[in-house]
Amino acid sequence: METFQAQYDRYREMAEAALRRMFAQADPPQERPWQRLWDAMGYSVLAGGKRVRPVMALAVCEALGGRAEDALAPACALELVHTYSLIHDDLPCMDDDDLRRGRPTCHKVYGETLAVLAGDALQAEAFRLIACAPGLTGEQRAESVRILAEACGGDGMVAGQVLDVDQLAGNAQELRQLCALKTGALLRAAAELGCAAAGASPEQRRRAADYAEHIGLAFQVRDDMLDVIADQSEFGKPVGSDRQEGKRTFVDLLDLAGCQWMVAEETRLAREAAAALPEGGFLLALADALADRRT
Ligand code: GRG
Repeated sequence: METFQAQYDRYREMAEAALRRMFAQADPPQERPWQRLWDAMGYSVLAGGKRVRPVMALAVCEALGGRAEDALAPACALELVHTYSLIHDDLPCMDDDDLRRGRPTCHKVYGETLAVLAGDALQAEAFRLIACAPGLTGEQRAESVRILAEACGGDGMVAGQVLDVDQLAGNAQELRQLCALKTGALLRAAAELGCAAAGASPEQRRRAADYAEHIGLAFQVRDDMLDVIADQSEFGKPVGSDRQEGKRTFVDLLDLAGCQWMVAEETRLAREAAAALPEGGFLLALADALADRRT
């Protein structure tokens, strides 16, 4: 039987390989006077990262009896959108960070203008991937485009970023909403895209979305904790930056012990939702692994 780690690595490698293919030079090399743009995009996309969103999309698809290959294009699309959000979030006009995934941020290497444009292009390329996804019907592609657009658009991830940069979340309820949008929306989209590729029933979709929403909360609370307790060389981005930027986080509201409790509770609720899925074993283990993550 495949262990949790082997299954995680299988999904991650599927996504990595597809992403590498996307940025590999054509043979003979394509004449692109704008090649530096693609270099900037590839620099950030191929910089590592846990690939949690693609892994979740592929895992949900398989858990519901679908073929992981059919969810591969949407899974990679999630990683492109996620990477665009990291590039833009690191810009001087936002968090102004120098380090991401253990290396200098995109704008530090390619300059601010190209970093903005690399993010813009990655978002568009994500939708291209879904629109051309092999293995999906026209109807599934259209549904998947809607899922991703809702998750990353003006009432999704970007809305969460506005709440964050404008410091509009003061109490626990407002912070939960911020987190549901900024972090949770894309994780929920991962589950929904997996469901769409598998042709899941409405009940399965509800459970999978529930699972991902609880994972999203636990993931962000853990991230806030890591900003206080992580080892920077392992974490791959600056530790203590939330406090330095004057951000209100779950650690301010609940302290570390309260955060630990909240991560455990949201993980329990996520597990409860996944337990009702046909082959949810990997998703249960994924919830546990993310609750204890160190990066
Ligand atoms: C639209 C500009 C813009 C931003 C959207 C996603 C986001 C908001 C900002 C990125 C910064 C951040 C801390 C977001 C919260 C979600 C989160 C914990 C992201 C980090 O994701 P991981 O841990 O990163 O999956 P890796 O590097 O492993 O992919």
